[in-house]
Amino acid sequence: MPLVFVALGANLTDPVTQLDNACKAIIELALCSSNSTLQVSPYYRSAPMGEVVQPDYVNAVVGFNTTLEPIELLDALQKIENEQGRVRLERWGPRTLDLDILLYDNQTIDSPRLTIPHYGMKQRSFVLVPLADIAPQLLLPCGTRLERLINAELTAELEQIVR
Ligand code: ROI
Repeated sequence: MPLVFVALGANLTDPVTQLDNACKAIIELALCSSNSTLQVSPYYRSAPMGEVVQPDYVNAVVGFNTTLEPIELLDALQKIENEQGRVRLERWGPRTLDLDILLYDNQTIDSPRLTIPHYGMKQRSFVLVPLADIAPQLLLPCGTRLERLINAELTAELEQIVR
């Protein structure tokens, strides 16, 4: 069964609860495709990337097996975003919940709705660090070992949330 990794981010309306609820919803999604388990990284607080002035984010990454095709998975994740009250006021602006497919097995997908691997993942500490927490040995579709992208500078950009 395909193994997927999804990035979670939120910076409005109690972000930690948004991530908790998203994990619960994803467990249902993951469970409906047999009894696979959800791996959840630690949650991290991170300064907003981009020019828009907005609250800090809470970010995490989850990994799970799914029988859903990539587009079906995208639809299911967008449904969760919408059910958790997502409103996107501006591009690169704040959001109640963002769920991005990072990786879908070793596939590379470039379609109008979906780009996998996620286009910005290799530049984002708030994606790379939690991904490495749950999948330290990961080999990216481009052939790069994830661990080679992680360094002390990246890790220092994040503050792990003690829960
Ligand atoms: N910045 C951080 N720190 N975390 C995010 O999840 C995030 N998401 C975004 C933009 C606006 C790029 N900045 C972010 O979409």
